[in-house]
Amino acid sequence: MRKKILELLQENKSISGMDIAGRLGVTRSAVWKHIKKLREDGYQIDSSTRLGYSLRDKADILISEAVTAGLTTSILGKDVIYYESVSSTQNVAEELARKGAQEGTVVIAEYQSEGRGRKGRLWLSPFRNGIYMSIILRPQIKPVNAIQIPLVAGISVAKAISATTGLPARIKWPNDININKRKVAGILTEIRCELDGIKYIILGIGINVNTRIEDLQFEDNIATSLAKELGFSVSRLELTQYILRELERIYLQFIKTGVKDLLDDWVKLSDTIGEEVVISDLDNSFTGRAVGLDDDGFLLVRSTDGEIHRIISGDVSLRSVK
Ligand code: BT5
Repeated sequence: MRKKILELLQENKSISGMDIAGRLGVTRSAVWKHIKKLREDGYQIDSSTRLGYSLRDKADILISEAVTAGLTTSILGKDVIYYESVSSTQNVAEELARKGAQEGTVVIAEYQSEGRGRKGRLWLSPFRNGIYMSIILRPQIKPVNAIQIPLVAGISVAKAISATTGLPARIKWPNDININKRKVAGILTEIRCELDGIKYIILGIGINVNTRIEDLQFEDNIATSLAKELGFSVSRLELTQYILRELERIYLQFIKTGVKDLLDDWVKLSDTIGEEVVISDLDNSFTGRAVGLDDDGFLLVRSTDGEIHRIISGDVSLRSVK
């Protein structure tokens, strides 16, 4: 019901309580209760006796109808499924993918109670200020090439952020998007393979858009948000649509010609190449300089003894030497 009320508020400049009640077949007092709850959740809804209710900041609602309106993609976002609150959009998308949801289906939520990063790490997802979405992909590529999807996603998200905000978004290998060395977005690629190939990939994207830094408290906090960097808030809707368009363009290019054509773009946007880094896995750690990507998209790191190591994202963590 609240979603339907939100949709009516989104579609109309203003709408009376009676009108909403009539259209949804509920009482005016039920409408009033839902409006009260929406306000408690942070939606700014004005009311006037003459005009009725109107939603301020319409551009910042991510309901399916808003995201799909005017979206010029041919695959990504044909189906957008919106939730106010989920455990993780990855879980919801995974469930849908298992049941056969089509490629390009997007699950988007205002809040995640168990948003996740890699290796069981947590992704903080404060209510209604960020973008938390998971996209179902079904690429016809060799399973080994699926590890290149984070590069595709990183380029798309970095370019979309820069284009919509003018901020210098950079990619920290493999899956962070930084602004001025602070993490503003993270990308999570979960792959389901079977013997005959890739079944689906769930590509998760989390972005701190209008998030307050106080809401991003975790150890070694190096997070930022777009609003924090800009000093004013940003339309999540515009950014979401931009990402879907950019991701589709780059993803289709990747499917057609492979990762090779994307490597230059990635290097140009990289926050990692040229940096001194520490590479570590469970047993080992060494210091070196990130010198480039190889043809398959592996990171090349030259250790102090001059040896070049090919680094694959799943196995290691990387931190810059201060
Ligand atoms: C990531 O993992 O950066 C991938 C994050 C992917 C989140 C999206 S949201 C939609 C979809 N649904 C999900 O459940 N997940 C995806 P990783 O590289 O492992 O980074 C995790 C680390 O980033 C944490 O251990 C924290 O240090 C830090 N962190 C947590 N929340 C953050 C936030 N909101 N902003 C910046 N850094 C954060």
